Amino acid sequence: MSASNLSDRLRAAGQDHLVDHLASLGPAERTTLEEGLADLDLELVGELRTTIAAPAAEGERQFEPPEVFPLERDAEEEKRAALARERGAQALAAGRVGFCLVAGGQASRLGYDGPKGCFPIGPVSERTLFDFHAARIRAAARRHGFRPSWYVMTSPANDGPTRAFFAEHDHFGLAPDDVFFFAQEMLPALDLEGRILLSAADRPFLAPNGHGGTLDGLRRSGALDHARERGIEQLSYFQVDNPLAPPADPLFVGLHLAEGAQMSSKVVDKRGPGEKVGVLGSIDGVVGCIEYSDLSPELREARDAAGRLRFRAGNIAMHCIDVAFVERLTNGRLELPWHLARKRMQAFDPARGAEVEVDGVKFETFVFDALGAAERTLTLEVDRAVEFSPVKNREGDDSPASCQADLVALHRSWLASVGRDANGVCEIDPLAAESVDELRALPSDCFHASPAGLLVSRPADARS
Ligand code: UD2
Repeated sequence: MSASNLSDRLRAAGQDHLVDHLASLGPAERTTLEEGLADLDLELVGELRTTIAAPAAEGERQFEPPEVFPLERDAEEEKRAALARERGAQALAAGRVGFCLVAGGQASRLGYDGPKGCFPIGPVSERTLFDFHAARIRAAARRHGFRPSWYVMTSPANDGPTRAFFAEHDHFGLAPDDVFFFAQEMLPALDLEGRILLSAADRPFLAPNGHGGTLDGLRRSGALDHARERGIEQLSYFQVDNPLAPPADPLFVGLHLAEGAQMSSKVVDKRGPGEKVGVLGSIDGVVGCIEYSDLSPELREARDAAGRLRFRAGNIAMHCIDVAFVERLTNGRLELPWHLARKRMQAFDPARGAEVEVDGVKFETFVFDALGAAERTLTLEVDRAVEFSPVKNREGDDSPASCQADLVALHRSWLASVGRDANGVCEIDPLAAESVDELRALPSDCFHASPAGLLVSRPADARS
């Protein structure tokens, strides 16, 4: 693109300050910045600008608790669950389910310098989050007899280190061909007047476009075509921060299929009004999720007749998504609502030639907003102790310490069920057992006591 063409486009998008700034730069810096700006979708920037002053779309919407397939089931529901499990297991065995992990986040709350998936979390083994997810996918592939396809979303900031980490660790025992990486897109941050911020004299300030970018990224990267070629019809979606997430849950897949749903979700009972999870519900009659930061204090605290939180269907960010639905949504520009994060940011001020603190806005879309475009959805309530313990904060709730304590408590309860005393730290390798029944079937050479604790793993699964 010629420089004057770029200037015209910048002016049309209300970015005159960058035209002036470009003119003030030396040739090397100017070229770098021109290249960075030419990569941006300036028409989209023009659209984002208009959202900054727009009033929030909250307010008068009618929000009701969702219809949930419950954890405590009556005989009829139990029958439905048994049939669904069978159907889900068949779909898994036939290789019709692929796995989609979102790992593009910046791990800023955890304060971890590197892709969050590289964080060691195994209470005894110290295996990383990526290793946990890989082991669970391998365990499911072995149990049901399918070839796994794992789509891993990174961001431009952590894509290289993530791929390198997988390569260094032999893809955690998966075939490299079965792991498909793709990076989400970045969007420029704007100031409150809608001007593109800079992170340096020659670089726009870019931030990941949110996990709604997964849908678009799947298409752009060719992952959808790859999935189609492999006969995959559904994607099991989960987050990197939760080692308890079961990637291949026959019940969830089966219920989703039986419902004829395009997108389904798992929920847990919120621990209390302050827990930082979105809540699922019906928004003006359509299933959706209200993010914790957007839920009004009245709704957050509201109780039902039994004294339970009225809006307690906590979103644990596990979805089953129909591939055809993603194709439909991404045919043309993906239309998900913009969520604006208004923050103080360190940005380069061209007028002063130095970094300053400014009020800025980052733009994201959220994958759960796609629920509103689904004709049918299913919401499954699951047991938090078995499926949800994310690593988000440095300490306290949802920290490495709380996650390890939850892993140990779960595995200790399984060990107790098979008559094994595990008072100290313990951990069960997903490749050895993911249920009490599988644990019971293990020979005694799988139980390894060490000063770090009791590790249950099969010698045959050890990787060099
Ligand atoms: C998310 C959900 C929240 C609840 C909670 C459960 C949002 C906005 N909220 O809260 O409702 O379900 O999870 O644990 O998602 N990610 C990307 N690219 C991005 C941003 C995030 O890949 O641009 C990934 C990130 O790596 C992580 C996941 O998405 O795996 C969630 O991101 P988060 O930790 O920022 O979300 P959180 O905890 O605010």
